[in-house]
This record gives sequence, structure tokens and C-alpha cells, in this order.
Amino acid sequence: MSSTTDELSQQPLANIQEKLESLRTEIHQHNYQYYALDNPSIPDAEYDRLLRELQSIEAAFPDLVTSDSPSQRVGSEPLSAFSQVTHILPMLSLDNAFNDEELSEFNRRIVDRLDKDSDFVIEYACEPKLDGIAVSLIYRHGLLDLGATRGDGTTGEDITLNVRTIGSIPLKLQGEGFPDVLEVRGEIYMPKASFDQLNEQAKEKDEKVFVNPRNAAAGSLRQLDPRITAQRALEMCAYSVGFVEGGTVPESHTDILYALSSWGFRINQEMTKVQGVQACSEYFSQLSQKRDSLPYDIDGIVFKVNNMQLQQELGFVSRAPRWAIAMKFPAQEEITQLLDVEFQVGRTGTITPVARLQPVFVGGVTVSNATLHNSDEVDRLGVRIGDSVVIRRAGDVIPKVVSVVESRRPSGAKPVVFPQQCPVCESPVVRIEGEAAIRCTGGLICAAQVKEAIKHYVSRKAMDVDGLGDKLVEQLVDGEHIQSVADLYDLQQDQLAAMERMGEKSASNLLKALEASKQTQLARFIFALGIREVGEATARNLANYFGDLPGLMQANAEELQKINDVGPVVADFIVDFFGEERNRQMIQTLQEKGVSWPVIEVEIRIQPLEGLTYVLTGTLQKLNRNQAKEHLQALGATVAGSVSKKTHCVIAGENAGSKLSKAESLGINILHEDDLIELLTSHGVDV
Ligand code: JCF
Repeated sequence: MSSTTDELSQQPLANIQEKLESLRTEIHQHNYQYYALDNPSIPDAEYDRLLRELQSIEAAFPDLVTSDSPSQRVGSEPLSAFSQVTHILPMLSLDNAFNDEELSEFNRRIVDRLDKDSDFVIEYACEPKLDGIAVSLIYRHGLLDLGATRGDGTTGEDITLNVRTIGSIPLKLQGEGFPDVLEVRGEIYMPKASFDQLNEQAKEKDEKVFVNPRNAAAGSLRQLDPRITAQRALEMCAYSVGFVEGGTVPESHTDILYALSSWGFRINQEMTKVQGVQACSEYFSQLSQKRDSLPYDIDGIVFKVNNMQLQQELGFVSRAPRWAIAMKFPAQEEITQLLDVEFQVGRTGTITPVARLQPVFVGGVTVSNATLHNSDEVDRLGVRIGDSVVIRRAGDVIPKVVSVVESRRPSGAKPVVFPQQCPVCESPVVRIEGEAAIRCTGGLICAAQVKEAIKHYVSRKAMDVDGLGDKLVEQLVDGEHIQSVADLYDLQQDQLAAMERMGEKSASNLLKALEASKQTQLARFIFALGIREVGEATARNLANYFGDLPGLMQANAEELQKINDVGPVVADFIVDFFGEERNRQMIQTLQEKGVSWPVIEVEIRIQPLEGLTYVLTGTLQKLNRNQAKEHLQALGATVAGSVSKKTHCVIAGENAGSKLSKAESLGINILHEDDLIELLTSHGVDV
């Protein structure tokens, strides 16, 4: 039970002191578990309760508030300006390497300089280079005294009040053995997920969005009002020690980082040490593979001579240490010119502005188009044709225009004008209330919509017609050979053979493929219809629920919403689709031409795995985790994140870890990926 402040006020001050201290120690410990180790030891609600208890006692006894109290992270009163801080030791930058050759040269220079034989093996510490803001933190007798930005390396800005709001920065060092004065250096960054969330919120409120996580971190840290910083999900990862007085730190870089971890800092989980430069290059390749799946942005890998004695011998050249190098990944952002904006009509009539760009190499590929989404986005960017624009391509995400370099705007830059008529069929364009998108009203008289609908219908995950590519669909529609998906089944050998880049053989293969595609699955057919917002997974859920088409065609919005994934918006799209006479007519025509599927047995659609809890762990090779989860859910199973006595079965992929051992110890059924596939297939799931 927590004591109320009323009860406390009856007690001697010494008891209250003691209570405060124990609460603070406990909360510091949970902070460390949560922020530094990413391994929370108590639920969030319990943590909040402890913090509130501390706050209420402190509110009743303001004289007992200390500056290292965990309550002091909410942000203090705004400043009018940041003051300048001169770093005790300059904060250096790192030299860069852009390929293996430059990395080898770095190693060779070191070996030479240390006067070793050319085959001498150096031990290197390796870690990802976080793309954030470098900071210096000074601790005196274990208490955070000063936080400063790197600035120009010699002087930075005093951001103490802001860094105090960041959970992974200890206000007070824990453990023992730290020097009297300790400078910790690290990178403050915003995790990708927090960045996306922040921008979502900003968009909703019509506020400025940040271009990338690094800018968001910088913007959040540069707030004169620390209460704003406190609301931003920033983290710090420690990467080295600077000034030290009244004590010592370990003799290798990796051991220094482990010491920092024991004193309460977050260090990078990927950090490791390797022998020799060849191993550095292997580490680089491994991390390149992993880059997109890390929860934060990195722009390269830092390699450091691990032995501090050797670091000292090597020393510095001008502004960078000789003992470290940053090997860079391909840039994820580049500047290029916006040549034009074209308007593309999608399957459901949505008209999307597409940026035609001067081709630019970014994120590992050459990009010449990028979506501009809709008119809101164009307004937000304030982009004009002819502008220099910043393109970002992170991971497998489609490239986007993130900002305009206004200072480089040429005099002839032209505004982007949205069409009043469909650029393909000239039907009027409407902007649906509450939506940013504009839409062509032409429906099936619009060749663009017809083409997209047919491309979708024949695509691999829909009817899977082999040998009917996008180009051929366009030719067939433009040549007026087909006007709808139903016409596909009337195509003739000589018609097809006469098309560009087709011959007798490919024509007859295509006819065979069309014929074969008529025997299909209900889920594929529903997906192939191209109902707005009905993707593969939703189509599968609809198929499993209704078993056949008539039930689905007659369902009302209320019934549809009982199905996994189907909310009010999708339900309305489905009802509208089947409410249209010409869609019902088309379905009938397709069935008359032979399109059919096995009806799903009623027993199967009463959710055979209902009431059973499955847990997925490890890496699956054939299915991805989400697919496996959706398949299980469609059969009625609950998919949980952790193993307990209630777990019916654990699906163990490769390198399964603690969840698997826990399942073993509890005697829970364990299935491997092939068993899962067999289970799913036996219940009629098409995997
Ligand atoms: O993660 C970083 N951005 C990072 C920057 C990591 C390091 O180990 C660094 C650094 C900048 C300078 N080390 C130095 C010496």
C-alpha cells in the first residue's frame, strides 16, 4: 500500500526523507531497466504509480525535492536563450571511408604508425553510427551537472535542462567506480517509430512535420522550453568518455562502454569487438543487411582501435582521431530537380500527383519518380516545378519528396496545378469531403481505371494469369480488344498473336493460362474484384467467414464488421461495391464464362482454432510472421506475444530463443514451420 501524504505529514521528517530516497532509488532502477536495457521490470501502470507517489510527497514537502529526483524530468520553465559552453576537451569528428579499400588503408596507416609488421592484427570496436545529435554530459560526484551540444566541436550550447528530460540519461550515476568528474559522450536520437508517431500527430493538428528522425531530434533538443522536449520521445546512446578527473576508466573502448552501461547508460546492442580489418568489413556487411530493421536510423559504422593505450599512441590529425573511422552507408537523402508533375489515375479512380525527377542515386537505387500523394501534401511542401527537392528513400519504403530547397528556386518555377478533368478520360474530377484525394468520376469508361482494374485482376495474388503483363493489358485496352475483365476470356489466338512482342506460342500459352485461372479460390476472386481497401488478408477473412459469394454479396455493413480487419469504412466500400448493378452483372458474366471456386465447408468456417492460443517465435522461412499470424487468426486462434500455461501451442522458427525454452519447460506443444503449413493447409488455407 502507498502511504497518503496525510499519513506522512504525521511522521517525523527523517521518515519522509527515507521514504523519498527509497522511492527515488526504486524509480532510478526501473528507469535504467526501461531506458538503458530496454527490458522493463514492471508494467507501465506500476511505474506511473510509483512516480505519482513520489510527486505527491514532493508536492507536500517542496523543500525535500532534489535535482536528481526522477520527478524532475517533466521539464522546467523556458529559457530565453541557450548559453555557450566551451568543451574541456574538443569533440572531434570522424574521418569517413566509403568502401573496403579506404577501410584497408585506414588499417594499414595504423599498423605502419604503430611500427608493427604489415600482418599485425588490430582489435577493433565496431558499432553503428547513429544519425542523431552528439552531446557531452558532465557528471560531478555522480550527479548530472551539464549537458551540451557538440556545436563546432570547441563550443556548444548548454542544453542541461533539456537533456534532463530524457529518460535514458541518468540524472545520477548508479553502481560504483566512476571518476569524480566524468564526461560521457553520446548521440541523442529519436527512434523511427516515435518519429512516425510525432509526424502523424503534427499532420492531424496541421502543424509542421519533420523531414527525418535526425531533424526531429535536433528540433526537439533545441527547444528553449524544456517542457516541449520532455514530450518528445528522445533517447541517448553513450559512445565514449571524454574528460576524466579523480578516477580512471577501463583500458579498452569496449570495456569503457560496459562500465558506462553499469553506471546507468544505454549503449548500442550491436556493439562488438573483432580482430582485424577483414572482420570489420564483414561486420559492415552484416549491419547493412540489418539496417532497415533497426528501430533507429544509422548512417554508417564506426570502427575504433579498441586498446586505449594504442589510441593514445596514434593521436589525432587536425580535427579527427587517427584511431577511428566511420564507414558510410549510401545516403538515404539526396537533392535533385523536379522536372514535372504528372497525374496518375489508379484502379479506383484516385488521381495521384507523381513527381518526375532528374534521376538521382539515393538509398542504393536510382530514383526518377516519387509520389506527391495529394494536394494537401503538395501545399504542405509548397513545391513548384523546377524546384530543387530533397528525396528520401529509406529501406524498402517508396521514395518521397520530403522538402523543397527554397533558396535554390529558379525564377521560372511553376506552381503545380491540379486537373479539373481526368487526364485520361476527361470526366469531371471530384474531391470527396474529408479526403485529400481527388477522384475521376469516369468509372469503367475511364481507360486508366479499366487498365488498372484488369492489371489487378490478373495479378499474381489475384487470379494469377501468367504471361499477361502490364504492357500487354495496356495494348489490349488501347486497341479496344477488351473493355473489362470479362472480355479477357473471349480473347482469340489470332488477336493475341498479332500484338506487339507476341507470337503464336506466347498467345497460346496466355490462352491456356487464362483458362487455367478460371479454377480459383474464393479469397483470390474477392481480392481480384478490386474493392476499395479490400486487400489480400481481408479478402481471405471474408472468404473464410462467408464460405461462398452469395452470403458476402447480401451482407449488410453491420454483419461485415464482425469480421477481422473490417471496420465501418471498409464495410461501406464492400456494400457499395455489391450494390452496383454493373458489378453484380460482371460477376455473373465471369461465372458464366467458367470462373469458379470450391465452396468453403461450413465446418471450416466455424473457426476451428477458436479458443486456442498460439505463440510465434524465431524466424520463419516460408511465411512471414504477419502472414502466419493472420492465417491463424482467420481460423479463430488467438495469437499472443508471450508463452504462458494457457498457450496451446508454440510455433518455433529458426533461432527460437527464450520463448521456446519456456514452452519446453511448461510442456507445451511445439510445432515447426512445416507443421504450421500442414495445419493451415488442412483447414483449407491457401499458403
Ligand atoms: O553514433 C555516433 N554517431 C558516433 C559518433 C559514435 C561514435 O563512437 C563516435 C562518434 C563521433 C566521434 N565516436 C567519435 C570519436
